[in-house]
Parts: sequence; C-alpha cells; structure tokens
Amino acid sequence: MRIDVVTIFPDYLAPLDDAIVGRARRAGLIDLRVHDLRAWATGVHQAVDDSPYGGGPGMVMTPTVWGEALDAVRAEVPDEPGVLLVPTPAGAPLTQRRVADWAGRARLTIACGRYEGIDGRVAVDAARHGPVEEFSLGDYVLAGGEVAALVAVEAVSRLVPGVLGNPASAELDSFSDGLLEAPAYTRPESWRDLDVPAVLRSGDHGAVARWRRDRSLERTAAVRPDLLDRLGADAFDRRDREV
Ligand code: 6GU
Repeated sequence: MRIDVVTIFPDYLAPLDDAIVGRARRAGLIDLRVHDLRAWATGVHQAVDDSPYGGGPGMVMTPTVWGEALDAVRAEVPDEPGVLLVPTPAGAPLTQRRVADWAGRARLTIACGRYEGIDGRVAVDAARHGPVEEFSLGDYVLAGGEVAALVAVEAVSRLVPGVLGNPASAELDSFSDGLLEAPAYTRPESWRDLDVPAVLRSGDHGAVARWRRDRSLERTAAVRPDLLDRLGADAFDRRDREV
C-alpha cells in the first residue's frame, strides 16, 4: 500500500518510523512518504495561509499551494489516485469500518490542515480526480490534522495483510464484533491479592468464550450503550440476553 502525507510539520510524523508502522515500512508492506507542503509555497515568505473571506478569526490554508501539492503527489503514481483523506473536526467520525475500507485500497493520501482549515475548494477540486473523505477523531478540537494522520495510518496499517504477526489479533479487536473487548490477564496468577478469573485457567474453551462475551456485553452497556443500540437483534444470542 502507498500512503502519502502532506503537512507543514513533517517532523510531527516521525513516530511512523517506529513500532508496527516502522516495521511494516521496512518490510516493504507500506510505502509511506511524508511531504512538506511548504515545498509548493511561492513568494519570499513561503506563505501557506491567508485571512478568511467573510471575516473571522484565524487563517485559512491557501488553495493554490494545496492544489499544486496534491497534483504533484497524485502524479507520483498517475494510474492510482487512491482516496484523499482530510482530517478535520468537521468530518464524519473515524470508525473501524472506515479504517477497514481504507486498508483495502491501493493508495491513500492524507492532507493535514492547520489553522482554520484548508480553503473549501481544494476538496472539491480533488474530488475531480478521485474519492475524498473527511474524517474526525471525535468531538474535541486539535491544533491540526497531523495527530489524526498518525491515528489513521496506524489503524489502517495493522489491517494490511502481513503487518500484524498474528492476524487473529485484528479479528478479536474491540469493534470488530461491534462490542468492546473483555479485560485481559497474564502471569502471575495472583498479584497484590488480586486473582486472574478462575474460568480463564479452566481450559474450558466454551466457558472462556462465554465469559469474555459476558464481560464484553457488560463493559459495552456501561460505557458505550450507543454501540449496543446500533447492533441488530440478530447480533445477540439467547444467553446474551441473560447478561
Ligand atoms: Cl481530524 N482534526 C482536528 N484539527 N481536530 C480534530 C480532529 C481532526 N478530530 C477531532 N478533533
């Protein structure tokens, strides 16, 4: 998979050299390139922003600079425009479903905005070349899209075949069945007078699965009842209803 990130703070993306994403890049599973938007800025001040039409506080990122940058990045693989992702608090929420869709694409480009965002015409123009998706991490405001780009790249990368040592990890994730995961335990069996639940040491795989399912249901009902509401009645079995 090819991923391009365009930002005025390329160093912000340095963590993508580490851990799972770094290993996937070195293994050739992900071809990730970070581009400095300022390379496409012109004029002595290399400005990338200007004051907003209609007034108001803050600055808006300039369409001419973004247009040149996205044209150039797109042209690096002309036959594969891929999907343009735009992190913004005004986007639809990022979900595992969207992440899984993106993980199946050959190419992603992430346009990181700062200030009060990118001129609204940039996404309209980009949509002439391929799909554009705005996404938000949640209902709070960050200073720019870079952290959201890190989030998207990490979430997508672990679904790319070969990136996770054990692909079953992704199948057991919170959200893959629409529920939050049950708590997990490792040795020692007893720690600070707290014991690992006996059923997990019983060797009874059916009982373990039932216990995990029950804890998932309880946890989801306690902290994310909206997730339960979203599941259809056929997502629950008879014993779920007793929890
Ligand atoms: Cl994707 N960007 C910014 N700037 N703020 C956010 C966000 C994204 N998601 C939540 N807050």
